[in-house]
Amino acid sequence: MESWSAALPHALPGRGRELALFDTSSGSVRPTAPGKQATMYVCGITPYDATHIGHANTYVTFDLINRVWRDSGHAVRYVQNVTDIDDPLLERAVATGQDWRAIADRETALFREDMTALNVLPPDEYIGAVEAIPSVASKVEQLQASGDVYAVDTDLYFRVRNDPRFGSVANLSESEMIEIFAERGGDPDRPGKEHPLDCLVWQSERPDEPAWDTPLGHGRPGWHIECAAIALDYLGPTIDIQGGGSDLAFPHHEMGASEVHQLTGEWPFARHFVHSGMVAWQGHKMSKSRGNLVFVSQLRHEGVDPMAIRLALLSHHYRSDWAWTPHGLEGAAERLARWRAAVELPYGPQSDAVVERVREVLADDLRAPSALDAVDDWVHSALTAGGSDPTAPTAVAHLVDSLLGVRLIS
Ligand code: 5CA
Ligand code: ZN
Repeated sequence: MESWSAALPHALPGRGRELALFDTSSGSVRPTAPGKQATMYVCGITPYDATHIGHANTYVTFDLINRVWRDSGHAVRYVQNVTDIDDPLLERAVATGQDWRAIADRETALFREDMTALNVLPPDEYIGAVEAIPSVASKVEQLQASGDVYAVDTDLYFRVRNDPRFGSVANLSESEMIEIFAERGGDPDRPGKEHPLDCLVWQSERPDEPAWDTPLGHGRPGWHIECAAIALDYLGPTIDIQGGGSDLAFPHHEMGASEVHQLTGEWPFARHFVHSGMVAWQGHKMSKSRGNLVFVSQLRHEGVDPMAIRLALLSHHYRSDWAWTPHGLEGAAERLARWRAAVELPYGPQSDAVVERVREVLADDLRAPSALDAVDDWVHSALTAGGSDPTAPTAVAHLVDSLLGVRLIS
């Protein structure tokens, strides 16, 4: 599937620090990316509605990681999926009388536009679930051959109990897992399952639903195996980061890691499982199913500068849950105007210290709010005391563009 494009970040003088990040599985902040090439798989959207601020927050988080890695000298290989076939898409198609493919194409195109506007670097591979169906089917066949898959009626399920590591991504108790599984697309109570947490890997054709012809029969993939298969195909059995919002830690990343483990024998699938916090609006987590959404495209059409949206997101640490407010966006727009005024000055205070500080705090589990404070300090001095360095304003603009992804000058 077509990705989107963005200008590569300016190379900054010197080299950034190695990034340490919180890993959900170990519950600790640890260094990332031991090799020259860093690999990252970020779960993409289910395109049945437009990109909302919660999505934007998640993709901007992983964009920061991409930028910090590049600044510290790593080549980055970044893969993202699009869940372009799944129940919510079919439900939306029935509810609105549209073709599910038309919805997926339209919302994916809008997502690309929103990501471009937010200056999010594109993945190297952007892969749809539909295009991954042959690969998913062959991996399910492999799991069948190893005894990791069984049939319930005409559907196929993964035996989580076969994997001794199952449970070690999200570290939840069995009762917590069962409760959350039911809330997030799982079916713990389906009769005929061997264990409530066994997850669907292949769903046979249902009346009036799309299905694909594969050696497993006519049907479509389960959700978790989709990402496991795409990540394996494009990145291999061990990657540096698998990422998404915190609602993906369980069951999605737990199940995917187990499936990869059973397929390859390798553990852990990701050296870091990285999860960003949830953004709320009107008192609840922003979600397509609840409908309490603020869309990126809507704000853009109202004339909001996407760089102000980006700054509003970056003013919260990526792991915290927070609530979107119009006031927060206004504050970000004011900050953006101040920063732009400062980098347009002919002279400014020396910039080495702010470059160093931004690198330091971002490398420490992406402390973006502290990075904004550091730039604020430089901007304040530039606008009040002034400075005598003619190269500093451009250097700070490049710093902010490269590492924070906020374009100050064109
Ligand atoms: N297609 C699957 C992943 S394979 C999926 O979860 N799609 S999604 O469209 O529902 O979500 C896309 C990403 O946005 C996920 O990482 C999810 O965790 C994140 N996300 C969804 N809602 C919010 C929210 N309110 N705040 C922050 N992130 C969110
Ligand atoms: Zn996924």
